Amino acid sequence: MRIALVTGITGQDGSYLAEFLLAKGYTVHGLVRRSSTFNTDRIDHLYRDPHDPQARAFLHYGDLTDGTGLRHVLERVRPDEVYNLGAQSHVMVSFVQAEYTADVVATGTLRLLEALRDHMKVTGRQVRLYQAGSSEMFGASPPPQNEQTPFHPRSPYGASKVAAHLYAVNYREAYGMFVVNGILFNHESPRRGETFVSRKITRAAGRIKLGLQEKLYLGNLDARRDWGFAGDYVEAMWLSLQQAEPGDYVVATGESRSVRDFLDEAFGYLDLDWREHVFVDPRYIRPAEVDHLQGDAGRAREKLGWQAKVGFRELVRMMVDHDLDLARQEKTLRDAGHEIFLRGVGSGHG
Ligand code: NAP
Ligand code: F7E
Repeated sequence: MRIALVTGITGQDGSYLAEFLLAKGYTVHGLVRRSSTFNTDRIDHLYRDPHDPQARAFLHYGDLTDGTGLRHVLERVRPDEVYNLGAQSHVMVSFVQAEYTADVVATGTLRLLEALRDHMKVTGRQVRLYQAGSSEMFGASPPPQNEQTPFHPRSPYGASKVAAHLYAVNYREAYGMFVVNGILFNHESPRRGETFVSRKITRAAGRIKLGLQEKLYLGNLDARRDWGFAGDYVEAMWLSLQQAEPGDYVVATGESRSVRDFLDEAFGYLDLDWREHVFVDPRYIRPAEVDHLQGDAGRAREKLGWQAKVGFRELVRMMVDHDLDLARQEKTLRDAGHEIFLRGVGSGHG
């Protein structure tokens, strides 16, 4: 039975990846940050009491800012594959918390590489590492972007992902480690954090439809993104670690849409006109923007046999359906006299 360790298991991708690996028969260990409230909502359905002999998912406290802790987890888990998905992943927040973002995203990856290098040296074991890189590394480079496109990041987050990518390449070349860099374009799902634009829109559309909200404040509506479904992208992560040789892979749908297109699709699906509800608030305009991302995933298609299954319209509708359900639940509770406080929605940097 193969053993995987996933940093960022409580995030959107971590939850889909854990499901995927468990279905493949893996034992899955995840790193979780200690928090004063529970932060495991996305994976609660996968978790069983560790005393249960059937349990195959285990959680360990850890943090990418704590190298010693990472080493202890590696010693305890002895994984075959490590997926580094942990990150301060919000681009706008990275302008506000630049040093912290670099510490987690760039230096955190370096800590993990160092810990893994030592672990392999001491134990003689071979461990494969997946590094979750981002299309934000391309930033201002014009589309379509592929593995040869120069990096020109436009945020502390993008710059930190470039550093992590280059550390990974260096450890591959210097120490012969099996490290794969994914270059993942935007991918979304009903589990997407509520301050990313896709989910912010689908949450608002559902609530507006049911009269729970009137307005939605957004930033730059002209930005174009290549939006895919997170469930498809975790398969590409796994496939790229099963190859004979490590390499770098762009993971994308190849289609690019604007934020306006997203609004058209989400609100249109509910017979709403977004122009009556959406207002631009400068607080959501970034100090530097990434205007146009459109990935060329030809290499992943050729080498991994991977391509996105879920298209733009299906993705948006899946998210709207989910969020309309959430809004219905909220309305039922409100109508019964309960006071509801929404987490995240309308927060300062969303
Ligand atoms: P996400 O939902 O924001 O999840 C991030 C995960 O990282 C969470 O589990 C979070 O824990 C954890 N984390 C944050 N700070 C950490 C720290 N200091 N130490 C350890 N873990 C930490 O992100 P995602 O969308 O699943 O993305 C997964 C990875 O892919 C990230 O590295 C992201 O940068 C990258 N990526 C994502 C996309 C995309 O479109 N989704 C595209 C390209 C690359 P908490 O739950 O406790 O916050
Ligand atoms: O913004 C514009 C915003 O925050 C998309 C992360 O997963 O994908 C994600 O980063 C676009 C940008 O995602 C609002 O200016 C307009 O142009 O949903 P987002 P992102 O910045 O592309 C990459 C690949 C990652 O690696 C990251 O981890 O939408 N936009 N109005 C807005 N964005 C937000 N968040 N909120 C707004 O109100």
